[in-house]
Amino acid sequence: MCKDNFQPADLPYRYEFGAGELTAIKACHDAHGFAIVKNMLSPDYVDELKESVSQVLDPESDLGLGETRVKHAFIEYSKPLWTLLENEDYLNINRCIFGTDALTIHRSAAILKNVESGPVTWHTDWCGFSEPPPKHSGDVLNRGDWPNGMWFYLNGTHPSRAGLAVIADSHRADWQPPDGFEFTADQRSFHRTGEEPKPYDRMDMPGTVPLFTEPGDLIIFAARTYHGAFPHGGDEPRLSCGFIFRPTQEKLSIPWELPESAHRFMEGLPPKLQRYVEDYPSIDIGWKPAG
Ligand SMILES: O=C(O)CCC(=O)C(=O)O
Ligand SMILES: [Fe+2]
Repeated sequence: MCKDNFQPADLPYRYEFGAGELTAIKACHDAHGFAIVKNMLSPDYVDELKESVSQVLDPESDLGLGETRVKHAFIEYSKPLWTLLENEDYLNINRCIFGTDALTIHRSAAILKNVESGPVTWHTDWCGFSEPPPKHSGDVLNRGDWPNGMWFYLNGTHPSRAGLAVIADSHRADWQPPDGFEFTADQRSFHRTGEEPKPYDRMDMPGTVPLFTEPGDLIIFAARTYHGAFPHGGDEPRLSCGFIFRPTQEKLSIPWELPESAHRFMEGLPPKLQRYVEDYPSIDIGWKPAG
């Protein structure tokens, strides 16, 4: 597909900001469910993170064409990502969005996506539509309304090469799919009315905002924002990573044992960063309730 066929959405508001525009970033996140912060990371740090994603996700350099790998709790395996815990721009954005500086690392991940990977179907990461008790790890961790996406796409993003897309305003509790679409049974995705009720995989939904970013830019999206990704038609693997906080005062009951990697991570952090692992949940991605 020709690169030039992709155009930024024509929205009546600005959604790209400089790192210092804290109030505007929070206002855009709160009003529209997403925001981009330009130029957060230096090129050298981007390279360091790319190296770390490659080392952790593809240590044998055997990523196949069309293959996508995800590493949950990536911060437990990536010392370079710890540097972000001392990045005042990143911290200030989080303090502003959350309205507190008492923050706990909540989730982290890295994704390595090779060329020829298919699209990521439209979905929300939020699991609050289903009633407790939780049935999987996402049900435990993804019920709050703190922003769930704080991603660095380290090659930048473009719709021609697996770029992320969001649906503006879809973070609102009363959001409904547009005419001609309806929710899937679990409300975590949608499909065209009259078509098979499986998560929609085309990026042509009314309200779709394809994101265009440079390496070093931060993509923020809200807890409930519906998002998906274009198929990867580029010529190099796409690397992304990040972590999100939750307010430390939001206590969670975590039903899994912390893995060894979580203990090593928490013990390895210097004393001045210990505040960010108070009640750190880590994740047991395969956790299921007993019985
Ligand atoms: O960029 C992608 O591959 C999709 C990421 C995603 O779904 C997420 O961040 O929750
Ligand atoms: Fe997602």
